Amino acid sequence: MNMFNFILGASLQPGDFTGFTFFIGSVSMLAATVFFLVQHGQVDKKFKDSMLVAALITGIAAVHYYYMRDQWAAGLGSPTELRYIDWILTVPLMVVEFALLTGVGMRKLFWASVVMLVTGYFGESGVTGMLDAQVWGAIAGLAYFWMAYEVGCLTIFGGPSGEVGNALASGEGKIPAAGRMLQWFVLVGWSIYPLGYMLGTDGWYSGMLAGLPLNMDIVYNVGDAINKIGFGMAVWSAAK
Ligand SMILES: *C/C=C(C)/C=C/C=C(C)/C=C/C1=C(C)CCCC1(C)C
Repeated sequence: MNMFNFILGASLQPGDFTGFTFFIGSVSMLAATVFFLVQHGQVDKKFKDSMLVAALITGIAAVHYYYMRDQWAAGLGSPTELRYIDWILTVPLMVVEFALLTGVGMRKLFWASVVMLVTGYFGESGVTGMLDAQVWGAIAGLAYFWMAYEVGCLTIFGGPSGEVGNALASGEGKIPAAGRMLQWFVLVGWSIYPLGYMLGTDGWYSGMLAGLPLNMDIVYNVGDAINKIGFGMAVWSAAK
Protein backbone atom coordinates (compact mmCIF):
# COMPACT_ATOMS: atom_id res chain seq x y z
CA MET A 1 0.00 0.00 0.00
CA ASN A 2 1.56 3.28 -1.05
CA MET A 3 0.95 6.64 0.56
CA PHE A 4 -1.86 7.58 -1.83
CA ASN A 5 -3.70 4.37 -1.14
CA PHE A 6 -3.38 5.13 2.52
CA ILE A 7 -4.90 8.58 2.12
CA LEU A 8 -7.44 7.86 -0.58
CA GLY A 9 -8.28 4.23 0.15
CA ALA A 10 -9.08 1.97 -2.77
CA SER A 11 -8.38 3.27 -6.28
CA LEU A 12 -11.03 3.52 -8.96
CA GLN A 13 -10.33 1.52 -12.08
CA PRO A 14 -10.29 3.35 -15.42
CA GLY A 15 -13.68 2.96 -17.09
CA ASP A 16 -15.60 2.56 -13.83
CA PHE A 17 -18.30 5.06 -14.74
CA THR A 18 -20.38 4.57 -11.58
CA GLY A 19 -17.25 4.88 -9.45
CA PHE A 20 -16.36 8.19 -11.02
CA THR A 21 -19.83 9.59 -10.32
CA PHE A 22 -19.08 8.90 -6.64
CA PHE A 23 -15.76 10.67 -7.04
CA ILE A 24 -17.31 13.68 -8.80
CA GLY A 25 -19.95 13.71 -6.06
CA SER A 26 -17.38 14.00 -3.28
CA VAL A 27 -15.42 16.75 -5.02
CA SER A 28 -18.44 18.80 -6.05
CA MET A 29 -20.10 18.50 -2.62
CA LEU A 30 -16.87 19.80 -1.07
CA ALA A 31 -16.61 22.67 -3.54
CA ALA A 32 -20.27 23.60 -2.97
CA THR A 33 -19.71 23.59 0.80
CA VAL A 34 -16.83 26.06 0.51
CA PHE A 35 -18.91 28.21 -1.83
CA PHE A 36 -21.96 28.30 0.47
CA LEU A 37 -19.81 29.09 3.50
CA VAL A 38 -18.09 31.97 1.74
CA GLN A 39 -21.43 33.27 0.43
CA HIS A 40 -22.86 33.05 3.93
CA GLY A 41 -20.86 36.17 4.67
CA GLN A 42 -22.24 38.01 1.63
CA VAL A 43 -26.00 37.49 1.75
CA ASP A 44 -28.70 39.44 3.53
CA LYS A 45 -29.24 38.60 7.19
CA LYS A 46 -32.54 36.79 6.65
CA PHE A 47 -30.82 34.26 4.37
CA LYS A 48 -27.83 33.53 6.57
CA ASP A 49 -29.30 30.51 8.37
CA SER A 50 -30.44 29.04 5.05
CA MET A 51 -26.97 29.41 3.54
CA LEU A 52 -25.42 27.78 6.57
CA VAL A 53 -27.81 24.81 6.41
CA ALA A 54 -27.13 24.49 2.67
CA ALA A 55 -23.42 24.23 3.52
CA LEU A 56 -24.11 21.67 6.26
CA ILE A 57 -26.08 19.52 3.83
CA THR A 58 -23.36 19.48 1.16
CA GLY A 59 -20.65 19.14 3.84
CA ILE A 60 -22.27 16.04 5.35
CA ALA A 61 -22.73 14.63 1.84
CA ALA A 62 -19.07 15.34 0.91
CA VAL A 63 -17.88 13.15 3.80
CA HIS A 64 -20.30 10.37 2.92
CA TYR A 65 -19.37 10.49 -0.77
CA TYR A 66 -15.71 10.17 0.14
CA TYR A 67 -16.45 6.90 1.94
CA MET A 68 -19.03 5.70 -0.60
CA ARG A 69 -16.48 6.07 -3.39
CA ASP A 70 -14.07 4.02 -1.32
CA GLN A 71 -16.55 1.23 -0.68
CA TRP A 72 -17.49 1.10 -4.34
CA ALA A 73 -13.84 1.17 -5.49
CA ALA A 74 -13.00 -1.67 -3.10
CA GLY A 75 -15.49 -3.82 -5.00
CA LEU A 76 -17.98 -3.98 -2.12
CA GLY A 77 -20.89 -2.88 -4.26
CA SER A 78 -23.61 -0.34 -3.64
CA PRO A 79 -22.96 1.51 -0.34
CA THR A 80 -26.50 1.17 1.03
CA GLU A 81 -25.70 1.93 4.68
CA LEU A 82 -23.56 5.00 3.98
CA ARG A 83 -26.16 6.24 1.50
CA TYR A 84 -29.02 6.02 3.98
CA ILE A 85 -26.97 7.44 6.87
CA ASP A 86 -26.27 10.42 4.63
CA TRP A 87 -29.95 10.77 3.72
CA ILE A 88 -31.28 10.37 7.25
CA LEU A 89 -29.12 13.36 8.19
CA THR A 90 -29.49 15.51 5.09
CA VAL A 91 -33.15 15.02 4.10
CA PRO A 92 -34.64 16.10 7.46
CA LEU A 93 -32.12 18.97 7.31
CA MET A 94 -33.57 19.90 3.92
CA VAL A 95 -36.99 20.09 5.57
CA VAL A 96 -35.46 22.35 8.23
CA GLU A 97 -34.04 24.38 5.37
CA PHE A 98 -37.52 24.66 3.78
CA ALA A 99 -38.94 25.85 7.10
CA LEU A 100 -36.16 28.40 7.62
CA LEU A 101 -36.54 29.72 4.13
CA THR A 102 -40.30 30.10 4.19
CA GLY A 103 -40.93 30.72 7.88
CA VAL A 104 -43.65 28.03 7.84
CA GLY A 105 -43.51 25.19 10.43
CA MET A 106 -42.96 21.72 8.96
CA ARG A 107 -42.86 19.32 11.88
CA LYS A 108 -45.04 16.61 10.31
CA LEU A 109 -43.07 16.84 7.10
CA PHE A 110 -39.86 16.28 9.04
CA TRP A 111 -41.20 13.02 10.50
CA ALA A 112 -42.66 11.90 7.19
CA SER A 113 -39.21 12.21 5.63
CA VAL A 114 -37.83 9.98 8.38
CA VAL A 115 -40.54 7.35 7.73
CA MET A 116 -39.82 7.49 3.98
CA LEU A 117 -36.10 6.88 4.49
CA VAL A 118 -36.34 4.19 7.17
CA THR A 119 -38.81 2.15 5.10
CA GLY A 120 -36.71 2.76 1.98
CA TYR A 121 -33.67 1.42 3.83
CA PHE A 122 -35.57 -1.66 4.98
CA GLY A 123 -36.52 -2.34 1.37
CA GLU A 124 -33.13 -1.73 -0.17
CA SER A 125 -31.08 -3.59 2.45
CA GLY A 126 -33.48 -6.41 3.23
CA VAL A 127 -32.35 -6.31 6.88
CA THR A 128 -35.78 -6.88 8.37
CA GLY A 129 -36.24 -10.19 6.60
CA MET A 130 -39.93 -9.35 6.21
CA LEU A 131 -41.86 -7.81 3.32
CA ASP A 132 -40.05 -7.47 0.02
CA ALA A 133 -38.43 -4.44 -1.57
CA GLN A 134 -41.60 -3.63 -3.52
CA VAL A 135 -43.77 -3.41 -0.42
CA TRP A 136 -41.29 -1.30 1.57
CA GLY A 137 -40.77 0.87 -1.50
CA ALA A 138 -44.53 1.38 -1.80
CA ILE A 139 -44.74 2.47 1.85
CA ALA A 140 -41.84 4.90 1.32
CA GLY A 141 -43.61 6.07 -1.84
CA LEU A 142 -46.81 6.79 0.10
CA ALA A 143 -44.85 8.91 2.58
CA TYR A 144 -43.33 10.75 -0.37
CA PHE A 145 -46.72 11.35 -2.03
CA TRP A 146 -48.12 12.62 1.23
CA MET A 147 -45.21 15.08 1.56
CA ALA A 148 -45.70 16.27 -2.01
CA TYR A 149 -49.37 16.88 -1.25
CA GLU A 150 -48.64 18.50 2.12
CA VAL A 151 -46.23 21.11 0.72
CA GLY A 152 -48.66 21.92 -2.10
CA CYS A 153 -46.83 20.38 -5.08
CA LEU A 154 -50.20 19.51 -6.60
CA THR A 155 -51.21 23.17 -6.68
CA ILE A 156 -48.74 23.51 -9.55
CA PHE A 157 -51.44 21.70 -11.57
CA GLY A 158 -54.31 23.40 -9.80
CA GLY A 159 -54.73 20.47 -7.39
CA PRO A 160 -55.32 20.33 -3.63
CA SER A 161 -52.81 21.10 -0.95
CA GLY A 162 -52.00 20.27 2.67
CA GLU A 163 -51.36 22.55 5.61
CA VAL A 164 -47.87 23.64 4.64
CA GLY A 165 -48.92 24.36 1.06
CA ASN A 166 -51.88 26.43 2.26
CA ALA A 167 -49.64 28.45 4.56
CA LEU A 168 -47.23 29.04 1.69
CA ALA A 169 -50.03 30.09 -0.64
CA SER A 170 -51.53 32.50 1.89
CA GLY A 171 -48.32 34.51 1.63
CA GLU A 172 -47.60 33.91 5.33
CA GLY A 173 -44.18 32.74 4.24
CA LYS A 174 -41.08 34.82 4.78
CA ILE A 175 -40.09 34.77 1.12
CA PRO A 176 -43.11 34.13 -1.16
CA ALA A 177 -41.15 32.81 -4.16
CA ALA A 178 -39.35 30.24 -1.97
CA GLY A 179 -42.55 28.23 -1.53
CA ARG A 180 -42.91 27.53 -5.25
CA MET A 181 -39.23 26.76 -5.53
CA LEU A 182 -39.32 24.08 -2.86
CA GLN A 183 -42.51 22.60 -4.33
CA TRP A 184 -40.71 22.07 -7.64
CA PHE A 185 -37.74 20.49 -5.89
CA VAL A 186 -39.94 18.08 -3.94
CA LEU A 187 -42.04 17.22 -7.00
CA VAL A 188 -39.33 16.86 -9.63
CA GLY A 189 -35.99 16.71 -7.79
CA TRP A 190 -37.11 14.17 -5.21
CA SER A 191 -38.93 12.00 -7.74
CA ILE A 192 -35.53 10.99 -9.13
CA TYR A 193 -34.97 8.76 -6.07
CA PRO A 194 -37.89 6.34 -6.43
CA LEU A 195 -36.77 5.89 -10.05
CA GLY A 196 -33.32 4.89 -8.80
CA TYR A 197 -34.81 2.56 -6.21
CA MET A 198 -36.92 0.81 -8.83
CA LEU A 199 -33.87 0.43 -11.04
CA GLY A 200 -32.11 -1.35 -8.17
CA THR A 201 -35.04 -3.63 -7.41
CA ASP A 202 -35.83 -6.62 -9.60
CA GLY A 203 -39.32 -6.88 -10.96
CA TRP A 204 -39.90 -3.28 -11.93
CA TYR A 205 -38.17 -2.01 -15.00
CA SER A 206 -34.61 -3.07 -14.09
CA GLY A 207 -34.65 -5.71 -16.84
CA MET A 208 -35.99 -3.30 -19.42
CA LEU A 209 -33.03 -0.97 -18.96
CA ALA A 210 -30.40 -3.70 -18.77
CA GLY A 211 -27.53 -2.87 -21.09
CA LEU A 212 -27.88 0.87 -20.60
CA PRO A 213 -25.03 2.57 -18.71
CA LEU A 214 -27.46 3.39 -15.93
CA ASN A 215 -27.89 1.95 -12.48
CA MET A 216 -29.36 2.83 -9.11
CA ASP A 217 -26.21 4.50 -7.79
CA ILE A 218 -25.76 6.74 -10.82
CA VAL A 219 -29.39 7.87 -10.52
CA TYR A 220 -29.00 8.54 -6.77
CA ASN A 221 -25.74 10.43 -7.35
CA VAL A 222 -27.33 12.65 -9.98
CA GLY A 223 -30.33 13.20 -7.69
CA ASP A 224 -28.08 14.27 -4.83
CA ALA A 225 -26.22 16.76 -7.02
CA ILE A 226 -29.51 18.34 -8.13
CA ASN A 227 -31.14 18.37 -4.71
CA LYS A 228 -28.21 19.29 -2.50
CA ILE A 229 -26.05 21.50 -4.69
CA GLY A 230 -28.87 22.67 -6.97
CA PHE A 231 -31.19 23.56 -4.13
CA GLY A 232 -28.39 25.39 -2.30
CA MET A 233 -27.65 27.33 -5.49
CA ALA A 234 -31.34 28.19 -5.84
CA VAL A 235 -31.38 29.50 -2.26
CA TRP A 236 -28.22 31.46 -2.94
CA SER A 237 -29.60 33.02 -6.13
CA ALA A 238 -32.82 33.95 -4.29
CA ALA A 239 -30.63 35.57 -1.63
CA LYS A 240 -28.66 37.60 -4.17
C1 LIG B 1 -29.98 14.70 -0.44
C2 LIG B 1 -30.81 13.58 -0.50
C3 LIG B 1 -32.15 13.60 -0.83
C4 LIG B 1 -32.88 14.86 -1.17
C5 LIG B 1 -32.80 12.32 -0.82
C6 LIG B 1 -34.09 12.12 -1.06
C7 LIG B 1 -34.59 10.80 -1.08
C8 LIG B 1 -35.86 10.44 -1.44
C9 LIG B 1 -36.90 11.44 -1.81
C10 LIG B 1 -36.16 9.01 -1.45
C11 LIG B 1 -37.33 8.46 -1.75
C12 LIG B 1 -37.68 7.03 -1.83
C13 LIG B 1 -38.96 6.74 -2.30
C14 LIG B 1 -39.95 7.82 -2.59
C15 LIG B 1 -39.45 5.35 -2.51
C16 LIG B 1 -38.35 4.33 -2.55
C17 LIG B 1 -37.38 4.53 -1.45
C18 LIG B 1 -36.71 5.90 -1.46
C19 LIG B 1 -36.19 6.07 -0.05
C20 LIG B 1 -35.53 5.85 -2.45
